[in-house]
Amino acid sequence: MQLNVIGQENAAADGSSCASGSCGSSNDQMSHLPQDIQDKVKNHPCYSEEAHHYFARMHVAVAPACNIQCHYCNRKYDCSNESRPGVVSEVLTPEEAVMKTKAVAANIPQMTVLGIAGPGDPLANPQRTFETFRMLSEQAPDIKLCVSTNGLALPDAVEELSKHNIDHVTITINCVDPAVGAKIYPWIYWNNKRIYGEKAAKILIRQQQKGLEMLVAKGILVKVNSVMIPGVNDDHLKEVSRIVKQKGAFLHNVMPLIAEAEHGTFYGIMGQRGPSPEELQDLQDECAGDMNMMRHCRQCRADAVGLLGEDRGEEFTLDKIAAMDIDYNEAMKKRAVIHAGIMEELDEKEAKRKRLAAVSVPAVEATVPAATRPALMAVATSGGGLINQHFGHATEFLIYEAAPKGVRFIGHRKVDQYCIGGDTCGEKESALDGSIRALKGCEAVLCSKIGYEPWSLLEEAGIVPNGEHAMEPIEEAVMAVYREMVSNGTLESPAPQMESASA
Ligand code: CLF
Ligand code: SF4
Repeated sequence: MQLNVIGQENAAADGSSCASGSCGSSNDQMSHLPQDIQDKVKNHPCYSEEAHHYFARMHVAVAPACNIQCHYCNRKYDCSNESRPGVVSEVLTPEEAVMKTKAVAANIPQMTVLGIAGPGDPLANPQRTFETFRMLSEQAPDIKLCVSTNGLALPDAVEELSKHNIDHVTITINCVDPAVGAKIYPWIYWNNKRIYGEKAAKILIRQQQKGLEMLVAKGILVKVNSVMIPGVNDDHLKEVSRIVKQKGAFLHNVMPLIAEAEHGTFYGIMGQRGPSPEELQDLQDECAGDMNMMRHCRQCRADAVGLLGEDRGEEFTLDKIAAMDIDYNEAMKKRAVIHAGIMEELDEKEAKRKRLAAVSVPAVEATVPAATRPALMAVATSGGGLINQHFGHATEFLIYEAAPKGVRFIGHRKVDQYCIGGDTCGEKESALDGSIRALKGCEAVLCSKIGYEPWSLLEEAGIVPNGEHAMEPIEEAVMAVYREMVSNGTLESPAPQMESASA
């Protein structure tokens, strides 16, 4: 396990928090990559953990059909490849999708990536998918194009994908063994026939692996998503990770199964549980030995808009877009200036990090004994890599682990926002309780501000609230709090247990 090292007091945050050898995109891990790969990754919020603090993505739901059945999916809902089940998407025509993309790009200049991820499988809807990509590459050439697929139709689509200048493809690969696959996929639709069981899984696996190899041969970056299903493929995913890495996948994203009876999925109805945050983290750590891991995935809806974890789709419904007056050429100029500003900031952070790295290890080890146990901390942020959100306004907290060797990002926990003002006081208590429950296992929560009531309740729950690092870079602040914990003796007691519920 490799950790980013944050320097001595007042050392700048490196921003490359995915330091566990996790996201293949932290700055440390990017610096050895060829320049063309770094260029493909540095402003993609999914391929770069650091970029996700600054750059946004959007999905257009142009692909309604699917050619396989996953036990975690109900077609009434968004594709679980890359979405959270539970809400039906508005399916768009390619023309509507292009209109929406340009409207979002003009209004959210930080949006750098357009993905097609459902609600079915994009490559099971090739005409709609490729027509959207074709129009966008002509009309909005400053937007990166990205696609996520189950892989069944991938080998036949690789040539077309490369024509549309698509640099990023995600394949959902849950197994490399047909016996495991038969427990996840009841059937596939193949050569105009429905095929069941292990025979179906064998074809799907063969197509996924072939598609992966073909994409890598074309120089297209491949991310592999895997859904962790306890008791079904959890142990097996280490083998999946090893094989896809060997074949040239850039990043592996192990996501927790989401299965609730009300989603109407096979797994939901039969009571198949998802992994606990601890189980997920352990598996990600085990896979990290073989593979760059993504840990900041938010399992986005097929029509998500905004920074990861944020959904601004409501601002861009078709009727609202129709009322917008957009000059895309002007928007592109504005976007270019904003992107250049962010990249400059990131380059400065990187340069500072490199300068500090040379001197920081002895400084850290001198102040934090190597045997000191790690501590988990929650962070409220609204982007930019800073502690810049009020505790009560957070809908999710980023979780960092601080240890003698540095700070690493390990995931996020969703919560219900409890402080929205107005008439919600009656619900306040339970939402606040929910937030505190979600933060179980954390020993501190860093935010820009926090009210008296949550402060007291957090303290009672053993989580130290901290508003002293408002507007500071996250990793630097986390390391500063960790040092305080070392000096006041907090870390001499055993670490609290993590939450056992699903993330
Ligand atoms: Fe979309 Fe997927 Fe492209 Fe990202 S999402 S198609 S690679 S632009 Fe990202 Fe969302 Fe996770 Fe997907 S956080 S679900 S990994
Ligand atoms: Fe559902 Fe996506 Fe699986 Fe198709 S590939 S069944 S849409 S989760």
